Amino acid sequence: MKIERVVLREIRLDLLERFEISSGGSQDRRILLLTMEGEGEVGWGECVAGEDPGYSYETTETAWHILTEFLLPFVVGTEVEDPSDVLLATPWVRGHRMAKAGVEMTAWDLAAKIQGVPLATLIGGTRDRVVVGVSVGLQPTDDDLFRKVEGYLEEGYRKVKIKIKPGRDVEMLSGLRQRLPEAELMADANAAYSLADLDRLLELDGLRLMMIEQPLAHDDYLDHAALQAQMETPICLDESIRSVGDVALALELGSCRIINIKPGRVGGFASSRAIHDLCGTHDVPVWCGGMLESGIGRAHNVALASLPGFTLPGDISESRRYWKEDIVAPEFTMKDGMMPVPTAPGIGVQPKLDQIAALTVRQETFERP
Ligand code: OSB
Ligand code: MG
Repeated sequence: MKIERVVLREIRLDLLERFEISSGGSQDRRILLLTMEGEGEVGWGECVAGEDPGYSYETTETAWHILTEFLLPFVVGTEVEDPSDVLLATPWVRGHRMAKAGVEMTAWDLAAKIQGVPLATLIGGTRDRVVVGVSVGLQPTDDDLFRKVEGYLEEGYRKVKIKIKPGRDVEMLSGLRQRLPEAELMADANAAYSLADLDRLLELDGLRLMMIEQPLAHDDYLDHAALQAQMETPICLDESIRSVGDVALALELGSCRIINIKPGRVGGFASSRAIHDLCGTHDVPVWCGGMLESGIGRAHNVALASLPGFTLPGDISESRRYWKEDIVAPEFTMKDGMMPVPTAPGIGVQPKLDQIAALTVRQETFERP
């Protein structure tokens, strides 16, 4: 397909409530959206970089810089056979996988629309609905947390992920476990601990958590392996996994037993599929994480979660869990803890153009006549 025109936009979209993790918080999201035009169709995508460099070194601002200066000028005008080849024009750009993923995933939506097939089908999805969970940020009190979690379980979410940090961990979670003995709970530390906290981390073992996500530093595979060797609860890596190579390293060392795949973090769908396939050969379950995406990024995540190895509930919640009004129609909803995979071509939901235009704070167009 020929890529004739690419538009990069930054929109502001306010979360209904502040989302707090160990490294900081987020409320007024600065989201980058991309459109890619070719052969009479328009592909849509989203870059998942956050406002601050707490989760990753990439931010909305660095992604804007990399996209406008080093990626999009070279992508536009190219002819690509396969969407995963869309960045072959700039193979020398190191890192910045969130910026790259935004481009790659937009190209996949364009390709799916040109072929008239759902994005999920094009990337190898096999399910018509995906099991979903919800991620709950740090709350002011344990009572607030309990009420939130209880509400989400009543809505039908199949897994509730709870953010923890030193001082808000063992006591908080054991209290919650006592009040919700049967709930499918997990914890996410966003790299807030070190092996100096070993005793505290091992206390989590009695709480029947499905897993603990990223307890230690983003770049510390050895310490995660040392922790996993002593811990019964499976460790799931998030920040540590940027590529299939990172997964190979983590599995070889025994750093984790579960992988969180966020396509926007690992460079896109080709990389996600490679991770999915490698985990499959090791019997390692995977699930699709989230980055507080708008309906555009959510659509990409739902498509990925329809691949066969995604056996655990994703951090893919209903539109109304995040936004007063999502930017796609129809909004994402679930039934019995399952979210349907859209069946229309591409991402299968319609971006609401007027609303997106009203939310846009800057925009740059790349064109080749
Ligand atoms: O660690 O999974 C994480 C959001 C922003 C940054 C990091 C994380 C998260 C979430 C949100 O947990 C998941 C979602 O999109 O619902
Ligand atoms: Mg995480």
